[in-house]
Amino acid sequence: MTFQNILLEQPEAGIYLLTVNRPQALNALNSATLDEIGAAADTVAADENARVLLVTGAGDKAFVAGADIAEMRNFTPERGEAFSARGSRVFAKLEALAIPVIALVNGYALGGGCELALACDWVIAADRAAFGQPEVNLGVSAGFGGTQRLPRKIGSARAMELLVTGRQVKADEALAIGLVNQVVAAAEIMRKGLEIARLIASKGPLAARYTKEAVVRGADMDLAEALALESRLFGRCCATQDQKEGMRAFLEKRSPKFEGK
Ligand code: DAK
Repeated sequence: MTFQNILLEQPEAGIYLLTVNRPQALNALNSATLDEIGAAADTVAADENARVLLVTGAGDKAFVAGADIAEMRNFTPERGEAFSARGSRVFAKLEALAIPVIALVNGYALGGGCELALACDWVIAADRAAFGQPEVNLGVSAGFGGTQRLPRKIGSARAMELLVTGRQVKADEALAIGLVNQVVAAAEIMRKGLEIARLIASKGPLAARYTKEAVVRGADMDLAEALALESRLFGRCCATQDQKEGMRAFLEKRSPKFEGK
C-alpha cells in the first residue's frame, strides 16, 4: 500500500517508525489516515523480525491535534458511530501488536492524538508537548477510546476531570499523573526513542513479546487467571533457544546472542 498521510520507515533493523504526516492540519486523523495507520500496523505485525514500533507526528508543532474536525463537522449519527468504530479498530490493532509500541509525543496530543498515545504501550514526551481531550469544546464526547483508556491509565477521577473540562496538561503534569513515562527536550526526542528501541531490540525478542502479551492480556483478567497466563508464557520461554542462550551466556560471563528462536 502506498501511503499519502503517514510514513512508515525502518531506520534500523527491527525498528519501525510510523510518522503521521499531515503537518498542514497538525496531523489530524481523517478516515484515510486512520486506514493507513491500520495498514501500517498490519505490515509491522506480519514482520517476525520487528522488535519495536515508534509512533510520532511530522513537523515541530503537533504529535496529532485530534480527529479531523473538517471531516467530522457534517457527520450524521451513523457516520459518527462508524468513524468512531474505525478509529477504535485501528487503535486496537496497534495495542494488539506483539512488540512494544512507543509514542514519541513531539507536540500537541489532543483528542484523537491523546487517544493514539494512550493506545501505545508507553509515551515519551517532548518538553513542549500538551495533552488533552478537548472534545467537549466541540460538543462531542471522546470517540477513539479516551473514555476507557485514560481512566485505566491515570485513574477515573483525574480522567473524568480532563474529559469533562477539556483542560490541557503540559508535559510536566502529564509526567506527574502517569500519562507519560519520560519528558525530554524536543530536539532529543527521536534520539531518545531510538536509544530505547535499540535497548529493546538487544533483548530476547520472544521474551519481549511474551512479556507484552502477559501485561496486555493479563490486564483484562482477574489476578489468578493472569498469573496462570504468566506461568504459561514463562513455560513457553523455556522452550526457546533464546532462553538457553541467555542463561548460558550469563554463566559464561559473556553477552548473549539472541536469535528470536
Ligand atoms: N482537525 C482538522 N484540522 C485541524 C485540527 C483538527 N483536529 N487541528 C488543527 N487543524 C488545522 C487548523 O484548522 C489549521 O488549518 P488552516 O487554517 O491552516 O487550514 C492548521 O491545522 C493549524 O492549526 P491552528 O492555526 O489552529 O494552529 P495553532 O497553533 O493556532 O493552534 C491547536 C494549535 C492545536 C491549539 C489548535 O489547532 C486546536 O485547538 N486544534 C483542535 C484541537 C482539538 O480540538 N482536537 C480534538 C479534535 S476532536 C468520535 C470520534 C472521534 C472523536 C470524537 C468522537 N465519535 C465519532 C463519537 C475524536 C474527536 C477529536 O479528536
